[in-house]
Amino acid sequence: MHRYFIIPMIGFFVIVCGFVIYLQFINEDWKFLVPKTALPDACDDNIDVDLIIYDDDYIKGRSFKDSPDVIKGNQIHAVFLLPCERKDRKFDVYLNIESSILAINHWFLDKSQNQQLRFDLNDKNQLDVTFFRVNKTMNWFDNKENKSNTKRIDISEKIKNIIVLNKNKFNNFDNKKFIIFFEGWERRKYINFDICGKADFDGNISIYYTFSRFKKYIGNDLVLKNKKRIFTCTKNDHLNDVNDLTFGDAEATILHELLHTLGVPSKCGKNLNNSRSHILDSTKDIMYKESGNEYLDYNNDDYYNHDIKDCPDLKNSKFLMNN
Ligand SMILES: [Ca+2]
Ligand SMILES: [Ca+2]
Ligand SMILES: [Zn+2]
Repeated sequence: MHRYFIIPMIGFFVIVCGFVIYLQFINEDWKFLVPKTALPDACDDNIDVDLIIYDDDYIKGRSFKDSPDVIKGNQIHAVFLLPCERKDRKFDVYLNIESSILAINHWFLDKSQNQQLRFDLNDKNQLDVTFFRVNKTMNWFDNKENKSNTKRIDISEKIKNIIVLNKNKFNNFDNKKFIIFFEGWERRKYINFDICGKADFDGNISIYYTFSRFKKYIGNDLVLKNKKRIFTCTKNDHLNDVNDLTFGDAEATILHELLHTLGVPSKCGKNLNNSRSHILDSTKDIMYKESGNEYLDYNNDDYYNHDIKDCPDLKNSKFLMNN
């Protein structure tokens, strides 16, 4: 082909690719081309943060506050949190959250041989999950209207504030750690992957994002209850259905974040990365920066059942129980 043909053609494709990349990753608001659906009346991004309940949210088996605690002392409490306009996928009443937590404890017992995490249970011996819907839109969480140069605060910070603001909905708030299943997403920081979980070292709130901004449909090869299309943050996985004890990407992410709140990895571990927040000795370790799913402290020299002198060990955590 003649170069006077090839050069303009290459130029044309570069422009088209540039435009597509711009729409996908830089200007995320291009969806204005699609007609907007009206927001529910209870959504108001300009007033104080408040919890709301729609008539449709009242369903059997759902709990809007922490049920009386059956086990005493330190425990981990689960919350299902929805922005005001998000569809209720009922992960609490369909027991998806409980099933994933059961899979996590099954894995933990298998790896530790004698321990499990202490989760808050209700009087039916089921996982106690609290349902919260907040009067804010996903746009508010994302702070998209903020056109000034002030730094947009992380969505995870807003979630944490909502939990703290509503601490009166919980029993023994100060003795609990929380895992929040948020029907939304974290702001994207990397071009090639979503942040599916967030937690602070030794903090009290961990978050698992159940949705993705770039809707990843993973339903094709899964047998889905009620034939619903499933969108999720994790690549090939979503929360488990009842009786499924698979420890997939979703469960690995949830456990990874929970362990951060339990002070993992120990700062005195032997194989830490520069920021001392993750381990480096095996990509299959749950505390590798992208959670692995095979080891709970590979070689036992960083955070679990190690013999490093005067160094905290997860096995002594009050949020674990011996079996
Ligand atoms: Ca409870
Ligand atoms: Ca290790
Ligand atoms: Zn991490």
